[in-house]
Amino acid sequence: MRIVIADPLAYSDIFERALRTALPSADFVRWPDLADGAEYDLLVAWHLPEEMVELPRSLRALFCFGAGTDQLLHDPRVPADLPIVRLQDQGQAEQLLDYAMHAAFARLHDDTAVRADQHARLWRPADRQNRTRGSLRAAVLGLGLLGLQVAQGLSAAGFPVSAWSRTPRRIDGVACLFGDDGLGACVDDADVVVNLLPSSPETKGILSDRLFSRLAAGAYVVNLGRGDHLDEGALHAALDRGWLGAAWLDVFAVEPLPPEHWFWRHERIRLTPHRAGLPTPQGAAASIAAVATALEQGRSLPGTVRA
Ligand code: OXD
Repeated sequence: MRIVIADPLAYSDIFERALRTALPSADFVRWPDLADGAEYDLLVAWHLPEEMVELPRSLRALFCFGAGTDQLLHDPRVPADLPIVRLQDQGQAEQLLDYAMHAAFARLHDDTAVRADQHARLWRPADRQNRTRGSLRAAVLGLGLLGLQVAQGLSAAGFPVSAWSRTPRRIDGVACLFGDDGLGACVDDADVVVNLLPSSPETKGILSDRLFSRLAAGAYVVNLGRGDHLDEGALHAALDRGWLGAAWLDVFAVEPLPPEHWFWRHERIRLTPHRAGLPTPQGAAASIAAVATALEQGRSLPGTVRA
């Protein structure tokens, strides 16, 4: 099995060790050090490098080194018949849970308002009388591997959680809603909404004025999905009129986020440069190994997005 690694996040000794341990018999090569005429079975990349004019013809699958595959599905260099699989990394899911948990606690303790008051040297009593975890409603959009971890983790921490998915799901301790009709009920009166949906024509702009208006006053919106889920104009208006307490954004329609974008300067926005949940060496190595082994054995590939 010959595997091309084309993602700078995996160019480290620790990643390399994890990969060699998980797949001792495989050959790994870092892009662009491909040998002339050599055949490669699996390409690991999140975005294809710009200089990669075409993919090695021998490839049997493309492994997305991230949870969201839209950037590969829409890349004209990826042949339409090349199977695409996605990373399934529990360690990445745990980081996203931590991020969502951080936002939930920040909302519980009115973090944005506290920081603004401190800046203004204002001694102001708390807005929220009840600050138990059970008083803060969280809504999670998307119940893939990552959304599931976030919904279950928030629920285990004591927050009442509702979650929304395309198709019906049952999760202990989580109020699961689905389909077009379920979305409003999922977010009604939520204090924190965490988006982990995949990007698709159906989910584009889902973080909209309509959705914001159903949240509780002062709610925090946490976008961990894709930039195109967010209606930026609607967010600006909802923040400025004080309806939303804050937005925690990790993903953007254009990345890197241009320096002139208003997000950088808005006091109610907390922004991270798409690093809320990174692939972990052990989790990613195990996920790549599972795909490589399935390829070798002619089985269906775990994490298949396009067969
Ligand atoms: C993603 C990721 O796909 O960070 O956005 O994994």
